[in-house]
Amino acid sequence: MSIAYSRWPKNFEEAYRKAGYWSDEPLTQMIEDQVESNPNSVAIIDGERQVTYLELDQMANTLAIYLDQQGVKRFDTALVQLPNCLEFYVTYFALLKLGVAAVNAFFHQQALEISAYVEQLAPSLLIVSPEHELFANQEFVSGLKTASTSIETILSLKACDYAVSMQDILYSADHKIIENPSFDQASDADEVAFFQLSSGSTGLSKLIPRTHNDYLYSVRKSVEVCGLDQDTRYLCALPIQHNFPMSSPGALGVFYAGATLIIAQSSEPIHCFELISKHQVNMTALVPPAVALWLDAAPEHQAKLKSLKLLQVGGASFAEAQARLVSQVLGCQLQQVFGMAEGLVNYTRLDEELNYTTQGRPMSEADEVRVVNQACQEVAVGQIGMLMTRGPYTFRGYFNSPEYNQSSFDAEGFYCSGDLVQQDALGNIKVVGRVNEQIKRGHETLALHEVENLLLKHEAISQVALVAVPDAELGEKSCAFLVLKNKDIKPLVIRKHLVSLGIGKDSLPDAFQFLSNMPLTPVGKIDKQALKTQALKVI
Ligand code: J2J
Repeated sequence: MSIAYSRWPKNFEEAYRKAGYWSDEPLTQMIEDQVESNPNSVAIIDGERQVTYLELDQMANTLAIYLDQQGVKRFDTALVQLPNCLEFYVTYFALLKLGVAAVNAFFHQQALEISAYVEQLAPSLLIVSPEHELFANQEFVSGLKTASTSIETILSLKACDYAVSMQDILYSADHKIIENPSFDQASDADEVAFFQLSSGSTGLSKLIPRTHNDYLYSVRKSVEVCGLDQDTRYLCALPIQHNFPMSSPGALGVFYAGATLIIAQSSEPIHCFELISKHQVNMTALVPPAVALWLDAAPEHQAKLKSLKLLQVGGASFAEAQARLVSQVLGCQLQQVFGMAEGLVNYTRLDEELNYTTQGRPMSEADEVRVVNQACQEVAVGQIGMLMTRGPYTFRGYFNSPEYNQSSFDAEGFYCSGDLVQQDALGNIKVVGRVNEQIKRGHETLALHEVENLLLKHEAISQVALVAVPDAELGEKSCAFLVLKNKDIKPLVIRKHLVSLGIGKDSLPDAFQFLSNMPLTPVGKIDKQALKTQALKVI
């Protein structure tokens, strides 16, 4: 039995095929194409290790054969939790070859999330790393196995005492390399290829079924829009499983273009600067909090950044003041990316001013975007409203979540992302906040991002996040969390700065908190939920 998911209505499927958006090829096709035309080009560099396209394909085959022999089969599901490493993509393609749909948990995720994924997906296969504290010994695994009887096979990235090590399988002489083995399990392109994770600002992530057809289209189109070619040398500095560094155009875009992926352990600036210089990286992608750290660290390391041509920034709002610093401080072009694991991806198209002031426009002419008010009516061009979208690579429902899906989609299948946006007549989108992230203080409704933007105009401030907390008198109050550069400044100075930029007294933050680091989500976005909890204690 195949994995059930909310399909596109038949007439949409037909239209997407007819227009050529859906090519009915599996995601593994991109590797096979490179093996055919480009076998000895370097596909991945990870530390001292590098593999060509041919080697990557052979490693994926070796792993797939091993799993096949263990009885892992088409339509099984898997939970994979690996750090940034070469084996992540070996596993990714091995499972695709077998038709096994995996959820790729972030390496920073802990027992709560891992147990929830196992419960929702009932995986038969676990692929984990003993370097993660949960999997350092057998205890947690035993608990999972008791809670979920589905688990049959466990592989670990490195040697450990409760599972077979993937490295033994991949590098031992016992496992012969077989070229092009044919698994009768090979997937159909409209089946679930794997599950992405929602970034949901409240509660646990939901599972997003992504099919070969829809995901491959999003990668292909991203490669076209971003202009990747064989000379692209892309640094994966974000968590490897996140949708942005995987598909926008990310690692899969790199493979599709026959280019080279360089894997960083994290987005820590000095580590990444070394890799950029050593491997002549010309493209990378970051979330805004990481950009702030790069901007602080770059002036002393200019020489290492010479090869970098393009920095993509997305995942959370990127203040205009910082956007303007990118080319000046890092010496490369900026591209803003507004995407979501559920589908829709927007890119700025290298127009200077739009690069700083918008988050781009939909990458495909087939993306349908509506900006609507509370009553679900479209607002006038340029007005703020909620983003609704559907299209050939935007999903039609979370896995096994009928009730949640009811409230996330309208009757016509448009997905409501919860983002508040403005769209101009040419389709360019500006993200101004999230539906549940506005502050209603007395009679004022505050656009959080605007205040954040103004705060960032102060030279001493490196990072900022404004959050709302309930208040008996005013409805809500706001607390500004700030990370300073190296200078010390007092709240009074910051208030004066905001007033000088034209903010009304009623809109000033009610409290200021200074932090040395922002709390971050697994992908490195500012964790506003954690800040709200903290704000409740000070207001
Ligand atoms: C403001 N908010 C943004 C942006 C995402 C490419 C890039 C990012 C993601 C991603 C992705 C934003 N400005 N430029 O999957 O393929 C916020 C929005 C959005 C949510 C999605 C990709 N870019 N956001 O971040 O699923 O609120 O995907 O709905 O993790 O991040 O988060 P996620």
